[in-house]
Amino acid sequence: MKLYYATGACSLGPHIIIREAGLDAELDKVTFGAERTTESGKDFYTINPQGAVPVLETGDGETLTEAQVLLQYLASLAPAKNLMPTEGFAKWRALATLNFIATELHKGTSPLFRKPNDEARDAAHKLLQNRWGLFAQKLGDKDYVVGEFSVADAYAFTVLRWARQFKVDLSALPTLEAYFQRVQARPAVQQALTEEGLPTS
Ligand SMILES: N[C@@H](CCC(=O)N[C@@H](CS)C(=O)NCC(=O)O)C(=O)O
Repeated sequence: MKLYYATGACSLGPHIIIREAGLDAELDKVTFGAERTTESGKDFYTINPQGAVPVLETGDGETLTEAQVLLQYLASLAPAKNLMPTEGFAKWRALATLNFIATELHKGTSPLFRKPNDEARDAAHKLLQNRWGLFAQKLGDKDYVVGEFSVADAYAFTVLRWARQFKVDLSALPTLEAYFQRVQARPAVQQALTEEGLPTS
C-alpha cells in the first residue's frame, strides 16, 4: 500500500490513520509546482489526473482518491481499532460529520491557499468562524467529535491546523483549542507530523 501525500495537506488525515491503525504503508511525497513529481520520480498526473493528494494505492492494483473515502477504507482495514463507527445511527452521524469536514471546513479553507484579495480573505474567515462554531457544537463537551477517537478527528485536526496557520480567529471557541491539543498529543499524530517534517507542538 502506498499513500501519496503533500506536506501538511489534507493527506495528513489518512497518514495519521495509517499510523493509528498500525498499517504497513509506504509514503511518497508529492511536490506541488508547475510540474507535480513524486519523491519516487513519477509524474503525479499519471497517478491522479486531478493532480490532488491524497491518493492511496491499495496494493492490489486499485487506486483510491477523496480524503474522506481513504479514511473510511483505512479504518475498514483495522476493524479492531474502531476508527469509524460501523453500526447503528452512529455510523450515519460519523458519515455526516466526515462530509461536513470535507465540504464545509476543508473546502471552506481552500480559498485561503490561493492568495485571495482582502475581500475574499475576509469572506473565507467569516465563513470558517461560522462553520468551526458548528463543529464545536457537534463536539460539545466530548473529547472526540463522534465520541471515541475516529477518522473524523484525524481529518478535523488536519483542517484545524490550517485555520491556525491562516490565523482564523477562533478565540470564541475555546473547546477547539483543547481539542486540537488533545488530538495532537496522540502518539500516532506525533509520528505522522514528525514524518512530514511538521511541528509537533
Ligand atoms: N476532492 C479531493 C480534494 C483533495 C484536495 O483538495 N487536495 C489538495 C491538498 S489538501 C490538493 O492536492 N490541491 C492541489 C490541487 O488541487 O491542485 C479530496 O477530497 O480528497
